[in-house]
Amino acid sequence: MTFKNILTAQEGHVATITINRPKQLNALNKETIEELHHALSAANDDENVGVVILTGAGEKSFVAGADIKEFADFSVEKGQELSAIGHEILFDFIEFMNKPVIAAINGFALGGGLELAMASHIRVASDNAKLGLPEVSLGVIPGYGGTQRLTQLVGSGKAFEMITTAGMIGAEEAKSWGLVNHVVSQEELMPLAEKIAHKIVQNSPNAIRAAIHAINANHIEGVDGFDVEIEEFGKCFGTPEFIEGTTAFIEKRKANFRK
Ligand code: CO8
Repeated sequence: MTFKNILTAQEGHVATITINRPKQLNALNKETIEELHHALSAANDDENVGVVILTGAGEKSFVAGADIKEFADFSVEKGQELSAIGHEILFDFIEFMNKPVIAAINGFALGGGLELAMASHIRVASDNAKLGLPEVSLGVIPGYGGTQRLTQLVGSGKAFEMITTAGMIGAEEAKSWGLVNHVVSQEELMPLAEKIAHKIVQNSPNAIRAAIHAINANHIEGVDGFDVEIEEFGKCFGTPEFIEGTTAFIEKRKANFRK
């Protein structure tokens, strides 16, 4: 499939998807959301991909939000529909993928852009990054999971402040909030994301899938995350990857999970 708004690349087991609308600060229009779904879905199904890095083209912006020009004249019904579809095909889709997604935040991560980063499993940022959920300044609220994921990540006190002030914070402050894991210069950002990705792909793909499932169970209503952990833990014992991992340890060699 050819894409108009994103670039895809793969090196070894690491897939990189770059949102490529730099003139619009990589704002997420409907077509870009659909293309991201296709690319992520393909990566999720591809055994050769162990991790995905998501980033934005250019040096100014990761993603400056949903495309305001596209939803400016929406009705109540269309607004709800766009939000629901976005949750399903992109934001929830990423969270429940069977391999980790690393957001490499290389500039503005605003509105739907910060929501995209928060749906990802790991966030790293360049020191020029600015993060915020400015939706209330436009007369709407975050509609791609921001009210929930920001609260889970930083607690309700900080979430209330960020969302109701529509303010932006810098990368270092985001790190002190626990919203991003690492802050580096722009030149160091992709090498850092790749370094994390390369560590991940050394490990058992099945165990990583199981770990994502168990960690996500922490905040699913009506689900006991400890039960999910126990079940996923037990299931690992029946996998060839468990045999390889433990055998490699005993034989004092590096495990090879991707034969
Ligand atoms: N949507 C559409 N176009 C955008 C967006 C956006 N979110 N952000 C920037 N652009 C465009 C600008 O319109 C401009 O285009 P043009 O040159 O054609 O006029 C171009 O990108 C460059 O932007 P600026 O000239 O504004 O660049 P500045 O450096 O002066 O400012 C800012 C950078 C501060 C990032 C500024 O562009 C800005 O405030 N952008 C909007 C940020 C924002 O409010 N984001 C949240 C959007 S709402 C949202 O994400 C809701 C998510 C949930 C939706 C649920 C479905 C209904």
